[in-house]
Amino acid sequence: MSIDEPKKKWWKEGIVYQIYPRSFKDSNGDGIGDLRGIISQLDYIKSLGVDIVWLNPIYASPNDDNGYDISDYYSIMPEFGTMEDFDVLLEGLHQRGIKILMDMVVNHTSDEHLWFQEARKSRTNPYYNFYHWWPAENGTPPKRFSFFDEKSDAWKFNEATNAYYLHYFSVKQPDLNWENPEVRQEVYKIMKFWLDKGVDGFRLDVISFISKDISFPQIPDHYNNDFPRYYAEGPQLHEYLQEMNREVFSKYNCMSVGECVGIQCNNALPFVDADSRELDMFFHFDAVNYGYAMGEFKQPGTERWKLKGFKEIFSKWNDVFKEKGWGSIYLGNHDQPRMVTRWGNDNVPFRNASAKLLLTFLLSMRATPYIYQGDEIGMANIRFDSIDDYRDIETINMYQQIKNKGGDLDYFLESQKITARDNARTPFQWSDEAQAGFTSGHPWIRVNPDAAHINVTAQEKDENSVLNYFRRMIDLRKKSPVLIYGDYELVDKDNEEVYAYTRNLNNEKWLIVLNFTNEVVPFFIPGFMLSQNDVLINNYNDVIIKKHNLELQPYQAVIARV
Ligand code: TEU
Ligand code: CA
Repeated sequence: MSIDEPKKKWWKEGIVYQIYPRSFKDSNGDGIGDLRGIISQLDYIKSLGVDIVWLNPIYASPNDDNGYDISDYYSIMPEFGTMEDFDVLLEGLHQRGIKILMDMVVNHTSDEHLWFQEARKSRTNPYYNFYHWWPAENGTPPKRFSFFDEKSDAWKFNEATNAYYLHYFSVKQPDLNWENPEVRQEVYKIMKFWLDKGVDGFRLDVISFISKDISFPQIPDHYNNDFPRYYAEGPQLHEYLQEMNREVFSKYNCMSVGECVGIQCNNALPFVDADSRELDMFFHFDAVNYGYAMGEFKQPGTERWKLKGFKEIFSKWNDVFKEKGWGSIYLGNHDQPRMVTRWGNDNVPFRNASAKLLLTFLLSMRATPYIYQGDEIGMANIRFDSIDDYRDIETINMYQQIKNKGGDLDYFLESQKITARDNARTPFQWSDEAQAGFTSGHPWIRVNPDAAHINVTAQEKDENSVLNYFRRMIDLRKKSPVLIYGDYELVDKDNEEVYAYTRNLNNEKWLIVLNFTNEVVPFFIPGFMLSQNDVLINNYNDVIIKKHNLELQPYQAVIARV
């Protein structure tokens, strides 16, 4: 196959819709979303036109980190339902032609998992080496950063073994020892169990962190305390991914997407080059972290992010996978603030247009698009005022850490209004009824009051709603190979207001023009004559074309054949 003839794959052509079950739909009034709630909305999911559902973790868990701390990989978290419920959900999705990605969290388990319950009993326990330990007789362990620990310390002393165990995340999320082949074989068994049940692949949680240098040296100075980058450059990472592919993925028609915190452009391709036989694609973090000041917690930068920088990031990542491999694209998920708040403009006059603009961007780039539940209706940050409203261990533990240090809690809470993960975890807004139609009970986390006018019911009836625009944009992408496989080329790269690019496949050439500002902006169309008949989709009622110029309205998005 010539290199310019795209290797067609269902996971390159598919559009992924991410469901955070805890906040999607509650069926039994306990205020917690569940599998029966998702089942009740299968026709809604189908109506979106998406092809794949990524389900955040649904396995047994004490929910220290909302399911990312798994205590039994072979059973369903009781709050979410039963394995029978899962089977009904799986069947319901497949009957509608929708595939399902499970969220596989194997860098760590819950400390309530049997393996850790055993491992922490003694150094001679058969499970002791399922985890990473630093024997106390060796003195203080070398600094390792923990994302969720109150002291950001990734080592926790355990009396019975007189040793410290490693936890990159919370103290209740001990890291698995992937250097132990027994661990790897147990993980592959878990994966095959779910693939044999018929799931279609995995989203692999922080998979870039699984390999550790178990001599635990001091982190070399050249990392400049960039812990995630050090964690992502473990010595055996590619060997483990190749083994995982060989022993599991290669035996099924499945897809794998790695959450690859810490991976940069310059070391990215080997993970997804088909010849490597590792992953199909992965999520990078360059975009979602852009514009933040990365101190001890994510905080808005001193100056606003620049569109030029935004364009550079997406363009350079597009180039990584131009000839080989494949990319993913996302702006929101359960760890990120709402994209219309972070990258658009959630003030009333601009909210709808900017939500549609961002969806146009995600669905017109050369990568598999991941759309997070609620972004299809333009849900925005809830901006909690009080720490008591938060449920996320990341925010709660960081608040405690700052409080213990006598730090500026007001500044921290203000920054969380923009960056906190809970902004994306408020209940899905189905209607303007009580609790946004999410639950008949008391929700586990507060509902955004803007549900009164931002909800599915209201938008179903409005052909100009974000929801119905999203459906039209999905339809356009799915019937247009040029948007899936076409080459991407940035246009007018220095333009600080408009992000424009072309997509080109065989003799089809499309121009995508996105006004990322709240102003009316003239855009000179370099080398293209445009007429109204060329316009394929637009998030306003019309497009103003003046000879070689488009007069772009605030947050106007236009796709045209050129
Ligand atoms: O997140 C990994 C990750 O990137 C974290 O550093 C995340 O960005 C963090 O919240 C910083 O804001 C994955 C899951 O997506 C996340 O929900 C889990 O909390 C985490 O791993 C541990 O499993
Ligand atoms: Ca429930």
